[in-house]
Amino acid sequence: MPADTPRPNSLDSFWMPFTPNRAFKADPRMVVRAEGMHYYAPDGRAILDGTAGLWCCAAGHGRPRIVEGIQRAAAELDYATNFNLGHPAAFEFANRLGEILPTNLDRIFFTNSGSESADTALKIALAYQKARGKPGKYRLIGRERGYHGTNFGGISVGGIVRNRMTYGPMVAGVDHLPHTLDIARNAFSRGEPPHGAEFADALERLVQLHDASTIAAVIVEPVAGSTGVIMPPKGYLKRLRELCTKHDILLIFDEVITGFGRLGAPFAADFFDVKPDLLTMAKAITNAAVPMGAVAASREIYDTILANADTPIELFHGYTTSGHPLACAAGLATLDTFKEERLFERAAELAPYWEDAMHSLRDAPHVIDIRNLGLIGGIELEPRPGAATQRGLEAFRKCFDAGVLIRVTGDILAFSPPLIIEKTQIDQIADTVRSALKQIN
Ligand code: PXG
Repeated sequence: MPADTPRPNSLDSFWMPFTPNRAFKADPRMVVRAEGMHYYAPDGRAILDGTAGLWCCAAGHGRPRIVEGIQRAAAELDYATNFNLGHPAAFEFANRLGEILPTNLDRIFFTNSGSESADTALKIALAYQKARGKPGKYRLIGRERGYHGTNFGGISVGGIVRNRMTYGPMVAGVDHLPHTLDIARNAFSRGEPPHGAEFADALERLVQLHDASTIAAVIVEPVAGSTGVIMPPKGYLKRLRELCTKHDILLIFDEVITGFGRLGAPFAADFFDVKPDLLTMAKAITNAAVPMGAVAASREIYDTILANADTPIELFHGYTTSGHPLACAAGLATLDTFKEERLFERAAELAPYWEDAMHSLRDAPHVIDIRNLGLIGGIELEPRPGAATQRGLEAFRKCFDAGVLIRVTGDILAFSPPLIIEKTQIDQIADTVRSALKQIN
């Protein structure tokens, strides 16, 4: 075949992200269409979406308002830079986000992904400390098992070993809190686990080690998703907030997966009644119909950086497609959909049913822990001796073949369905997982 002949069916060229490329390409799983709660395979088979894509499609798939919003925007204004120019949708969307974000967290910086949001928030934290005359406060504190995307800032404060070990020394001046998973004390907790608020006290030790005058910010996921669904112990986030305030350290919540109703409140900050200084978003911000991320900063941070700038541009940071017209249109239509269908309230109403369904799997084979909060679930399997991650992978495949999409990370099954899910579909997920676990050894 001549080199320039198109090869539409070849899977060779696409280097797939976070995927075992060789295994996938030997045995591919494809979807070609999505609507409501379902993906559709090339043969027309419906697959129930137990993961909202990847914590993304909170309003379900193919929502007409969002589709129309994007179509209209594409025809009207395909692109305009927001560097020194503006277009109305970006201002409108920032205002609308400000209305649903916790009070005063209403200065919005647009990015294109969760990774960019994490790095943007870290940079804003450093810029703020410098602007208020404390440039010595430069350290960034993350957490073991934390996930803040894949850019250098995010992997530096992140705590997933495989995402870090290959990439050299990374950003300097970073330290980590311990993670909060404690299966020995908290296995099968319903909702927030009772034990472990004291994990937050590790910040006191880091302050003793480094001195608060060198620490700019702490960044955590209120609920850790990627690492395998770890819920914050009761009182942990409040304690972390108190310690940050006590030591004049900014608190950043990475709400890329918890934002937009996942816990049955607009944001995890609302759910836990803990207010961060900076809050990152992505994924469901546009129902993931167009890539977008954002950082919400407090007015204090925004005002301080603007007031103390010694150049006309106050923050030397931004992306060519920050606040892209199509993303803003998708975001506006997504917020309308959330509101019209009361999806955040719906998630709160469904959460007890979801909790019962998840915990009904307690006696299924291999299960060593079940964790839930809002419309999030995590089922941890005992690793097969000598073959960690195999059980997880096999469970994923069995569920997919039986028509349910779940997420697997190692031997942990993760669930985050669209907020439009019906009770019968929750039952279908639980039944399918039970049957899959019975089939694997
Ligand atoms: N922060 C958090 C808390 C995330 O969960 C990101 C940042 C990065 O977002 P982008 O848009 O750059 O990918 C994420 C991403 C999983 C899974 O299996 C979760 C994510 C990504 C991949 C897999 O739970 N979240």
